[in-house]
Amino acid sequence: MLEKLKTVVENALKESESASSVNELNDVKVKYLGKNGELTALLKGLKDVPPAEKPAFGKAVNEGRQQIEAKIGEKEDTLKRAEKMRKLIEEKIDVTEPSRKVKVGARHPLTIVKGMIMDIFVGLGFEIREGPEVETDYYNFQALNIPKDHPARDMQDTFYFSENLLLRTHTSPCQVHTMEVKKPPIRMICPGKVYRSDYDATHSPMFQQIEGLVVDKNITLCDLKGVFDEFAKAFFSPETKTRLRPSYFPFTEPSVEMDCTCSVCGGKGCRICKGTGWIEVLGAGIVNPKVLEMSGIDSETYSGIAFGMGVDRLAMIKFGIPDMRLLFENDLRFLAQFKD
Ligand code: 2U9
Repeated sequence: MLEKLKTVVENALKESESASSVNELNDVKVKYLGKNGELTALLKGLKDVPPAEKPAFGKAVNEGRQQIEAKIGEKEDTLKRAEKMRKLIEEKIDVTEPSRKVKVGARHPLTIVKGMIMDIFVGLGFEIREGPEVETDYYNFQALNIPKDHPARDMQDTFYFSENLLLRTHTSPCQVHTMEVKKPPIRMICPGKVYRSDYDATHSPMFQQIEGLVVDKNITLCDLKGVFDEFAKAFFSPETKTRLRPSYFPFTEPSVEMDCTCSVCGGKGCRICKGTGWIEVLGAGIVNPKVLEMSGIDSETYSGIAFGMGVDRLAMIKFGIPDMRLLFENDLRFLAQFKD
């Protein structure tokens, strides 16, 4: 039995020594020291050993076990250390290697221009108000003096959900909501998406507008001209000049178109301004008294000015973008040019 024990211990030590991984070492551990292991089997055979030899044999088995455990522990340490070294060498990072370029995004030109316009009006004391994109026929048309069958409804091809519910064709309903809940003085702009069934190089079915409204005592066309002048100088350049031309909108009376000198040629005439030296920037006018009255504002005491501009159109003028569809295609070669 002692001979057998000696062989088992020797084999266990040899196999532990030659194990090349922690897994292999575990197998050795199970093979000799496990529940059904070879050394455990010897211990179980203790009952067949003559009583006189039992103590010595038991002691020898225990010593053998300790020897194997010590060897396995030692080998485990060595293997783990070697594994750690291998990982350190294989996974080492060259901190001097140039890194991959991080792609930095850019703001969309419409976001840039919208921010510029809002900043200018906030600087002039206007507050920013927003409203819903789904509106009723009343707020989008009737409250703005565009009754059913009014020819102006044809000017704005509307997306209807039902006879009464539609996608707003302008942000004007937001001004109506404001007048219903707020007493003058009102000084507000409303930026937002509007929808019209239109699609070509200068029209998109969804576009962004910024409309403005001032209601107070003694508001006149002079205030409108003054606000527009300040805006044009801040948005384009301090040399910019402005002019008003007569126009027509059902919600303003009188109505005007406002032009400013072309920011590309400074008024001399070029491709952008089609040789005229002037660029049409926005529509505006004195708020039709009927519109004030419908929203509960006394038109004898108060008067108002209103204006509306397309953010997309202003972005096209500001950056010389020839086709509105470029603004919606999200081609990175186009968008990357507006990094600021
Ligand atoms: C209320 C009263 C009056 C808003 C106005 C315009 C003139 C105008 C167009 C510019 C280009 C729309 O984006 S566009 O197609 N807008 O010309 N908008 S006056 O007048 C209002 C609005 C609300 C209560």
